[in-house]
Amino acid sequence: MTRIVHTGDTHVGYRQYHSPERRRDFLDAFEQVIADAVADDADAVVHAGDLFHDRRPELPDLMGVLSVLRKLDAAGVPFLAVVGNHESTRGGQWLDLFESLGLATRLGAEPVVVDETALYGLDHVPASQRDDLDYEFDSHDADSAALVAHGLFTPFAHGDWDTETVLQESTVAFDAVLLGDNHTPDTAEVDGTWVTYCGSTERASASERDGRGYNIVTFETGETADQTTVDIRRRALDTREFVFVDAELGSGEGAERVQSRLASYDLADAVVLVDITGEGEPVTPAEIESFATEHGALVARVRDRREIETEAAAVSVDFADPDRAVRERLSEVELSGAAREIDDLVRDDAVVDSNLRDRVTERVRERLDAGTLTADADDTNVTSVDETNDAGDTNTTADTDDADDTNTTADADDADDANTTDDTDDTDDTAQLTMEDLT
Ligand SMILES: [Mn+2]
Repeated sequence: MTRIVHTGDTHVGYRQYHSPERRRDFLDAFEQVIADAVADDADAVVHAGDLFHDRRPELPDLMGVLSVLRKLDAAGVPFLAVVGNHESTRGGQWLDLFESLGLATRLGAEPVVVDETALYGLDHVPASQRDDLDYEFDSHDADSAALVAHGLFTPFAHGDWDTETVLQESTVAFDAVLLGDNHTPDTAEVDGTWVTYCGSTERASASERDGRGYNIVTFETGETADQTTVDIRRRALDTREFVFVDAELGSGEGAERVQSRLASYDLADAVVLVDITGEGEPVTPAEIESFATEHGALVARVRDRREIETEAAAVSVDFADPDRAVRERLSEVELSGAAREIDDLVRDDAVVDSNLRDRVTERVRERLDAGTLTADADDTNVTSVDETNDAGDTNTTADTDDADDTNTTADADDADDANTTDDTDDTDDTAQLTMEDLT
């Protein structure tokens, strides 16, 4: 029998809501999973990608992960992983660094046998490059086999990577496919193979309401190898408290009503997310947010859905052709030539998401050199980079956090929630570049 802890979408380094505490939470969740694996003496920890939120984790994130991996290593439990879309870099991968330190194994086309099970890996591959995949895996002589992969696979929500095709074209017969990318845990059977998402270990977006956890997957061999039984169980994690308040206001109701709703919850150290719907008086989000933090909340965010609904009604969007809708809306927005150029880059499918930041930096630098960006224009253009980056994320359908945003293009708040860290970073980078180049 092989018993594996299947985790993923840890997103270490995510400074959600600009909160250093939240950043620490993501590492804490990883630490919990690993502590459980050590306590249970699991045969291996399998990580299905997105260990880091960003392809440029900072030193505290790297040091934190190293220290956790060392504990696992000291307990003699192997850490086997693939690369997710959030952390993927051109050049080498962070995972290769951990492997070179003897703290991890990067799964791929060659089997890594743990007890009675052969494990293989498939890193995240952008949709445009998937036709080139041959799904050739070296053979094994273990009793069972599992594929670990990162992407949005069918038959689950947002699935754009066909699991049946993967299973049919693979040169190895898999008993299970252990997935990462979709933050919602779920399990399905495809052509007699168990396919499962372990879910994220901390809430990376407001849409992740259910409790977080990870999978424990056991492979039990019967009389013959084709009688392998796969058992998938979930284990819950003790994560940061999130308080979701849906405040539906009746006519004449306003901030006071929202505050009295809030007062009925224990807000201590919690992330408080308030959705206002219905009718009633205008409400200032900042006022509600301070009310919540004064009552002990770690952070609070208010979304007034009533405004969003009004905006959505005012903008006529043809959802049958979202690209056209975006083009039309863009033509109504006053963007400078530079911003428009950056927007083109963001929407260009030929530019891989992971290269986007560099390409935009390159383009801005060219413009600075050519003198077509002035110091005065900087603020405007920095904002534009910011905005177009959000738009870029909207296009990133391979990303579950952002898939949420795709549904609500008129919703600026959503984009904000999922991308706060990225946005700040981008603004910083661009501002820095501008200053350096001008002085
Ligand atoms: Mn993820």
